[in-house]
This record gives sequence, structure tokens and C-alpha cells, in this order.
Amino acid sequence: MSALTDKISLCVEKGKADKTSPYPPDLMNQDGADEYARAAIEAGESPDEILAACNTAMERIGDRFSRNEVFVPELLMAARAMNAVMEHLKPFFQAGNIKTKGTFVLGTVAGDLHDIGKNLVAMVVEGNGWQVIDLGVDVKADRFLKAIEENPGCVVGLSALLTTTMANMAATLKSIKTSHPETLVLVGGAPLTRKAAEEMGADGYGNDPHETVKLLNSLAR
Ligand code: B1M
Repeated sequence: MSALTDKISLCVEKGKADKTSPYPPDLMNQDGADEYARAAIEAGESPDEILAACNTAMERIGDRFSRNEVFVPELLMAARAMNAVMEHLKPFFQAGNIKTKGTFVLGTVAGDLHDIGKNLVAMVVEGNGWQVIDLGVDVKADRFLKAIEENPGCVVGLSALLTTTMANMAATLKSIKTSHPETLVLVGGAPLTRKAAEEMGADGYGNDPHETVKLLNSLAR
């Protein structure tokens, strides 16, 4: 990591979104994730390295949450800081082809509010020439069904970040396959494994946005 990506990582972990963020008090009036991300891009740092620094920070804050050292507000502030960095990275991930290869309907499944990973997948998939219809978070099965009816031939992507919402993912997948057996469904998210995806009956598992794009491109009809 460079000095700048180190600082980005620290700001994301501490939830310091930008210079005006009052939290944490020890970083008051100092640059935050937003300013350091801008500086890193201007200095020619690789967007992938910047993203990796953010992911490391999210893993660290997640581990501290598991150990009860921090709580939901700290997770939210870290998410806000990571989103500030993502605004700078967006143009790089979206700078893809213009002609669309197909439509990807994407959402975080019912009961789950995590959207940072899903948003990254959306950016990268869009940047690789797909039209993305992002249904957001806490998406119930019937909203996916409606989107499939409105976008015949689309591929669907389901994201889940909680072990508990993996069950909702499986149920959503089942309703999609019951009503629209021809629709291809990809799944992803931290608690999933390739094996769990297969057991659910998914057509593919994306470990990260790049793997998801590869899968989508191989499925493009
Ligand atoms: Co939550 N949270 N959270 N959280 N949170 C986790 C997921 C957790 C692992 C933390 C921990 O305990 N260590 C834990 C889940 C444990 C489990 O079930 N296994 C957890 C918990 C317990 C909770 C709450 C229940 C806490 C509570 O209220 N007591 C609660 C649940 C709320 C709900 O959803 N109903 C909760 C809430 C939140 C916030 C809202 C505060 C916030 C989310 C803000 C937001 O997303 N806008 C939050 C955050 C930030 C996290 C952590 C710290 C970071 C998640 C993240 O953004 N990672 C997380 C800990 C961790 O991940 N280490 C944690 C960065 C992101 C880039 O990675 O999302 O994995 P990720 O996405 C990756 C891949 O998974 C993949 O590509 C992405 C890029 O590589 N991917 C796909 C994702 N979707 C894909 C779809 C695809 C393909 C690939 O195809 C369709």
C-alpha cells in the first residue's frame, strides 16, 4: 500500500468520510476518505489498489464488530466513508463499452440492507457493456418477478451479506425458477460459497464483480 492508500484505508475504517466529518474527534478538521481518494487518483494510483484498501478497511471494521469493539453506527460511518471513495472510482469502473450485451437485473435480497458490494458489482457490470437495472436493497421476490416480466431475456443477480438472508435468497431463486424457468440467475455475497450457490440451484456464483462479469459474458445470448 502507498501512503495515500494507507490513509484511505484508515479513514474508511474510522468512518472519516471527508474533512467536514466531525467523527472521529481525533481526526477533526483533517482530510478524510474523499480528499485522500481524490489525491490518490490525481497521483495516478490504481483504482483497484484504492478499492483493495477500502475492502481491507471494511474487513477490519467487520472483525471489530464481531468482537463487540464497535457497533452499528461505526459500521454505518465506515460505509459512508467507503461510498465517498466509490464516487471517485465510479468513472473508472463505468468506462466500458457503450453497446449493451444484455440486461442484468440486480438487487440485495429481502431482509438485507447491505449494498456496497452490490453497487460495486453494478458499476463493473455496467462498465463492461451491460444495461444494469438496480432494484436496490431489501428486494422481495415479487419485485424481481416484475422486473423479469418487464425485461424479457434479462439475467438476474441476487446479493446477500447475511447468513440469515441466504435463506431469502434461496426462496427468491425458487420463485424465479418456478415462474420463469428460462431466466438465468447469478448469486453472490460474502457468506455464499460456490457449493451453497449450486445447492440453491443458481446458474452461477460470482465471488467478486470481475468474476460476475466473466460469467455474464459467457452467458450472453
Ligand atoms: Co453488516 N454485517 N450488519 N452492516 N456489515 C456484516 C456483513 C457482518 C459480516 C459483520 C460481522 O459480524 N463481522 C455481519 C454478518 C454476519 C453474518 O450473517 N454472516 C453483519 C451484521 C450481523 C449486520 C447486522 C445484523 C448488525 C445489527 O444490526 N446487529 C445488520 C443487518 C442489517 C440488515 O441488512 N438487515 C448490519 C448492518 C450493517 C450496516 C447497515 C450498518 C452496514 C451496511 C451499509 C451498506 O451496505 N450501505 C454494514 C456493514 C458496512 C457491514 C460490513 C462491515 C461491510 C460490508 C461491506 O460493505 N463490505 C460487513 C463486514 C464484512 O464484510 N467484513 C458486515 C465491502 C463490500 C465491497 O464487500 O459486500 O462482500 P461485499 O461485496 C463483495 C462480494 O461479496 C461480491 O462482490 C463485492 C465486491 O468484491 N458480491 C457479489 C456482493 N454481492 C454480489 C452479487 C453478485 C456477485 C458478487 O452477483 C449477483
